[in-house]
Amino acid sequence: MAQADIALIGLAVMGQNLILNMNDHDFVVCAFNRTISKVDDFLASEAKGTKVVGAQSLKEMVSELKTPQWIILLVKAGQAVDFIKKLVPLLDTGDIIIDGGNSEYRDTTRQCRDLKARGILFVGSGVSGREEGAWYGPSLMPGGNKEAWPHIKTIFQGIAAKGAGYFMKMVHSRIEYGDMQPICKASHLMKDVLGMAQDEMVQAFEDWNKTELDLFLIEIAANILKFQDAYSRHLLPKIRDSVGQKGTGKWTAISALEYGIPVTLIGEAVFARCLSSLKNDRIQCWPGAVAQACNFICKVAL
Ligand code: NBP
Repeated sequence: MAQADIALIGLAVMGQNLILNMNDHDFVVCAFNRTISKVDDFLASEAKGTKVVGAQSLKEMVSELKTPQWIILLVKAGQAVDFIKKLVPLLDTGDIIIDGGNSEYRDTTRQCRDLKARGILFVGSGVSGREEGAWYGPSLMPGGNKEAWPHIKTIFQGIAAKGAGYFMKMVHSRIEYGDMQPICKASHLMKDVLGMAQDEMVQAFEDWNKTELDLFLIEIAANILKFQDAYSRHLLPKIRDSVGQKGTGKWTAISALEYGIPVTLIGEAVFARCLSSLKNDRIQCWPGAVAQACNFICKVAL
């Protein structure tokens, strides 16, 4: 008889710990994995003595589930798509697939649209907090088909991190300051110390973006430097060399001082922003213009 509240596919460290988290919150989970032997291993070790059940095939997994059927995929980033294809013929209208495996957001939008047409509710959910977070309280960021939320809300709110939402958000948001400041400094050094032309700077950022610095902010820094106005002139030199902050950077630095945690990068980034506003009419502050442009694009894009 169907007994499980939800199934989870992907028994690496994140999946196993998220299952144990759900089990701790009294949900019955059916575990499944591409390499089937890992199901038995998990049931015989980490999940021993819990309410977790296992399945030897997708068909068996689905038969273990109460209706509507809810399935979380927590497999290697980008690999969920194969399982989704295999799952769809086994599901009914109103069933829910949750992809927690760092998929590319455009894939999520596409899946959401395609599966909606087949009556299946798709959710793409960021899962953050590493293996410890997965067990004791991850940060969950669900998006996708809104109709799924009333169903999955109890599980999501049950297992997610609690109590420090705005503190987490404050620090998380301001890590971006720490990312932006080295980008601004690098562009300042290129321009004013190395005397590089703006097109050369674009090239440098684009080259970096093909390395381990394959980051959204590096990508947009290149695009910002490249951007030209209607008269084919670079726009960046026309942006005021000054950037402010709305308070979360300052609060993060103050909290760091209070707790004695050296988050110097964020502190310095806040000071650099203060300097750019204070001294704007007296000194050239190219980093301010780059940060200003990054801020604007982040607001539009995120
Ligand atoms: P991994 O990212 O190492 O993925 C391992 C899992 O993916 C195994 O269950 C494996 O099955 C399965 N898998 C692979 Br590999 N290729 C597959 C394919 N082609 N089709 C189906 N399944 C496939 O595990 P993880 O570190 O636990 O992370 C799981 C997800 O959570 C990832 O998307 C990751 O980006 C995300 N995440 C991880 C962390 C973290 O701290 N590790 C934090 C936040 C988010 P197998 O056993 O048969 O090989």
